Amino acid sequence: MELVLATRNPDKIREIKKVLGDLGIEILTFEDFPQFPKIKEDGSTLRENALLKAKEATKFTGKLSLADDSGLEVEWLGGAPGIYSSRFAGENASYEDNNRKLLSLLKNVPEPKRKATFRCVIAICRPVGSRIKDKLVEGVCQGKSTTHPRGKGGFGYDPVFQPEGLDKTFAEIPLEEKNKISHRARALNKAREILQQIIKKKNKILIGLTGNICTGKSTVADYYEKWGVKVIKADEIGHKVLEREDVKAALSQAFGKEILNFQDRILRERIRKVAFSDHDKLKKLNALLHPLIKEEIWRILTGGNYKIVVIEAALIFEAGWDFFMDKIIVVYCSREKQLERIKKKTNLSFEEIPGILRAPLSQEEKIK
Ligand code: ITT
Repeated sequence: MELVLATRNPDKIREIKKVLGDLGIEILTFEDFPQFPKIKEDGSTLRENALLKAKEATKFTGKLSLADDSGLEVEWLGGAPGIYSSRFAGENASYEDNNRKLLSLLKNVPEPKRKATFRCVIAICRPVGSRIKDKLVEGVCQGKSTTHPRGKGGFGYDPVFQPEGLDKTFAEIPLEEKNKISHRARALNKAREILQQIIKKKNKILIGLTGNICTGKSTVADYYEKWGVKVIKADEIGHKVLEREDVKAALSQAFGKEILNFQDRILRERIRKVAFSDHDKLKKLNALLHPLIKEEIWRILTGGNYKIVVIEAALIFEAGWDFFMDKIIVVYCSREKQLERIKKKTNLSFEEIPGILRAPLSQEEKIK
């Protein structure tokens, strides 16, 4: 597998290669593509700029791409230089020019007010047919600006940035040390997980089958199963996850012992009631269960020799899984039909139904 780094900054390339080098993917840069266009970074946030760069790279090369947009945000300067970090002192400013400008703006500012944050946003884009799917991750490193540049290592603002908990600047520590705590390393570690999943997915075609509660997903899933296609049902996996002792312990701690019955088994019905009546609790429940369900789905997915796999899950978009899908099918039906089915299938009262219908993404948004 190949990954194109959509950056022209050799210092970034060095850091990225060091963190992702052992993934077993071939890392390409603009040097492998002589005609690689110069990308205009005219977004208004790091996220927009990172996405812009990765998208352009994928469009140009037709390959999986990764772009990093990063910057230093100084509290005293209202978050500047931020997205203007590389051109803080002017269009073709050198690292030294930028550092000089920063230190002069912070002249006589006392230490407690020199708080600074390094932020790195990484965008990964993958081509799927004629479309480009994207995913964004972020990493931050808190610290402060020094009064003088210190150290010869690193690049950019490294000589004037001292991370929290260290008495040295980024330029005074080896790259291996910087790569344990830096904004880029933190974002790259999240990116690494995503890349690992793409590697595991290989040439399998993943079809996401989604839709809100009681719209008819399972009926569609059953068709695929009948046709001999491997179907993974997130709901079934969720039920199995709920049987795990560690999960039960975590849930009773988060939601109270009353969700376990006298046999100490989770009562799904009760969990559903608790979760759908309270948005914060639902969020907490999802944060606990989603990673475990995802892990199990990937285990099954990569375990067999399947060419096509259908993943039936209500929250494909909400959980950000759409990035990995090659096709997504949204099952929907009329609101009346949905209500009728919810009433029949669950024991919820009419007062509880609005909660369950308040899905994070509406049916219309999913279809769109
Ligand atoms: P590309 O757009 O080609 O990736 P760039 O250098 O223009 O390269 P950015 O727009 O993301 O990249 O600007 C980031 C600037 O922020 C960079 O030039 C440095 O001055 C600074 N910076 C980012 N990460 C840094 C780090 O780890 N250490 C020091 N300075 C950093």
